[in-house]
Amino acid sequence: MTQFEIGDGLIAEQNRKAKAWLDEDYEHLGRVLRRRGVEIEDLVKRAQAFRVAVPSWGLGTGGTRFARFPGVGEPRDVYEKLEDCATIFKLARSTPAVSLHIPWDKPDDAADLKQFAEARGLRFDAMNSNTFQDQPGQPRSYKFGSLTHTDAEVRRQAIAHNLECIEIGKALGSKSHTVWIADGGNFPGQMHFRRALERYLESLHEIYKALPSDWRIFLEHKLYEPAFYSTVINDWGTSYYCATQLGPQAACLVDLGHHAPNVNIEMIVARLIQLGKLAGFHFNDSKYGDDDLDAGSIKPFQLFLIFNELVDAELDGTPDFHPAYMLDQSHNVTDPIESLMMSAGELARAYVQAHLVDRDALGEYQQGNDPLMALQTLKQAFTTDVGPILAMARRRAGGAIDPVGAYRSSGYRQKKSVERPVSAARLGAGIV
Ligand code: AOS
Ligand code: ZN
Ligand code: ZN
Repeated sequence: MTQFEIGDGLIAEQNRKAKAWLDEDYEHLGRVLRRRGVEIEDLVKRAQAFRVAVPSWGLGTGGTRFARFPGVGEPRDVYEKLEDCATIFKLARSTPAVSLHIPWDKPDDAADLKQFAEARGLRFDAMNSNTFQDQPGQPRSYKFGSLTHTDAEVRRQAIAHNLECIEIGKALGSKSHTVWIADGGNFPGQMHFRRALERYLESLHEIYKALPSDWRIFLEHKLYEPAFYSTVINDWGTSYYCATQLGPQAACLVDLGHHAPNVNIEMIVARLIQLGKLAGFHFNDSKYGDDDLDAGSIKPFQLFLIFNELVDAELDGTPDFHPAYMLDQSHNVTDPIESLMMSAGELARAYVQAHLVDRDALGEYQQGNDPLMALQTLKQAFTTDVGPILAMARRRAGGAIDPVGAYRSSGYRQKKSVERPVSAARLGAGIV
């Protein structure tokens, strides 16, 4: 059966309707920016160059520990996930890469999957291992940890799984591997803090040795959850220490939901840049914990401030500065395709706004100790509606001026609900 795809004709038709207003808004914004000495075309180029990877696990409807309310037409396997990624890429244009998760996306035939992706203009970003749940038939349990488990056999199994992820990634053309472990304790005394960290490093050294020379390994820390008292890789300091112990191919991945409340994440980003160990991001937003809400939905100013640090480093010509941008979200009540398109747009918005910061003026206000005007300089960039720049970048790249509008009018999800009948086995709680 041929699978439904959104055609270029539909996008062109939708764009035709929105073009006149976009041109008007774009022209006006161009004039406003010129007054500030900024050329709008330069910002369109920046927006067109912006890239963020989509997480395969974000394409199905997510769930909480209480329930999952599946949407219609959800992808049932990795091929259908790639179809949805292709749809996002077609409309939003900034998302040509997909981050896979093993074993959820383990391909029977990696070459075939690679070809399927390439035919849709997609490639594979970082691989992700999973030692936070047991798989059917797995000899040892991860209930009390994986790479840091007290039992060497469990550690060996978890290491072997990570090596398998790298092997699959090699066949798919990936160039990086992300390790997030759920290891930790729920009770004081349960775990020997120092020994657990030693075991982590021992395990990671084994994985590091298997990395191809042009790969990077990303260490993802997390304050708490699923362990609620202590986590082995709990903060950026621990992550930084481990990355330096491992070597130049290891660096620290910042997931925006993995910090203590009110922590200054943009400052952590600046520190990691300065120390040469910023691997990249799992973008999302959070109100209370690792909520995995849509990027920019709760704290857009924080997102802007993070991009302000990134753009500052980019413009400074920081050596070897190429952070990997990935989304890591769970869409419980929205259509995942819509959320991912919107989130990719929110990241591009923050990125372009950060490019609007008058850095000479900011430097002078910092030097002259003028906090009010320093903030004002940032705020001027943050409050500029760069929407027309983002829409123009999408249109010129063949995407949709209004991705969600075009997506809805295509009837994609309804058509997928016919192509992908719901399976009763997928109603349980938890993430997909
Ligand atoms: C878990 O909290 C981490 O954010 C992981 O990066 C990610 O959500 C997971 O690997 C996907 O299952
Ligand atoms: Zn993450
Ligand atoms: Zn997380």
